[in-house]
Amino acid sequence: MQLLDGVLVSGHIKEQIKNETLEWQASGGKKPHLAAILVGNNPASEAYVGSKVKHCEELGFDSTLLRLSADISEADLIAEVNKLNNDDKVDGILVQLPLPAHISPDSVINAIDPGKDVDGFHPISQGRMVLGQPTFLPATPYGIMLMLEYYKIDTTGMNCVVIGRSNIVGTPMTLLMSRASNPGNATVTMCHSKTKNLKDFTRNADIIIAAIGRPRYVTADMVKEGAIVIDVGINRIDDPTKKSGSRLVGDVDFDNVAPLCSYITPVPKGVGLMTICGLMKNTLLAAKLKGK
Ligand code: L34
Repeated sequence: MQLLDGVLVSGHIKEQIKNETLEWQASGGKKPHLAAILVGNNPASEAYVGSKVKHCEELGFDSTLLRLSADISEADLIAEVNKLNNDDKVDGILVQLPLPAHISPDSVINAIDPGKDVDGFHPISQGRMVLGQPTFLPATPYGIMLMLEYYKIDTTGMNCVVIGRSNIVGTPMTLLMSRASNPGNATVTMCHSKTKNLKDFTRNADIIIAAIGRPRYVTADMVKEGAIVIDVGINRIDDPTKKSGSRLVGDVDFDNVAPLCSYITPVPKGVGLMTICGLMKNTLLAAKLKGK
């Protein structure tokens, strides 16, 4: 079993981004600038956005963090997005999800200038992705593709099972793994909460991508010997042995599944770190596309 190490791969990719950013600046380009909007104070969102801002510093990007109250109206939030759309200094905009229940994430995402949509969530970005045109790929699927590429895992002809059908992970992942590229070229089955006999699918999978959002849902009896397992889940569970009283686990029962696998991603220090790399690559791309 080999661990797909998010610390190692993200470190390597961050070095590449840093160098590319320096080259871009040396040729007269300006520093990439990411603007993040955080609504409310969900602790997980705080941590993820904090990490994104820190990565901007580390990579030599500018960043703006806009903190807004959880009771902001949808119209006021969209007005903030519009200000960033019209701000020439800003290259990339992200609105951290989830949003409070009274705000429609679709309406807010639709308001982002597609040229600044570094999350790749806007209908224009998603449409281009479906058609295989150059675009901003959603950060988590992008990060997973970068990880498979780093380890030179040839997925051609593999049976790939994606569990989850969200717009931000399951659906784009299914598309990317099936398209004519490597990684890619897989025969992909998209499973979800209404799938009957999930195990019949996962047991035949050469690669399983788990994006369910339930702690340790994928158990050893669901996994074929030698499979590759990519765990997208980040779930906090109670753990009285920890000082904080909790710890993170993925959607995969790592301890029991890992011994069966050829490759597996850990949680934490797996896909989460790659998500941030995907976002940073998109931000640099947005800056370059805007021109000097
Ligand atoms: N708009 N909303 C928008 N864009 C995104 O790309 C996200 N996502 C998801 C939630 N909402 C979003 C993220 O940023 C999940 N996510 C994310 C980002 C980073 C990490 C995990 C999820 C991450 O850094 N994980 C680390 C540390 C985890 C910890 O200690 O809390 C890891 O090692 O997995």
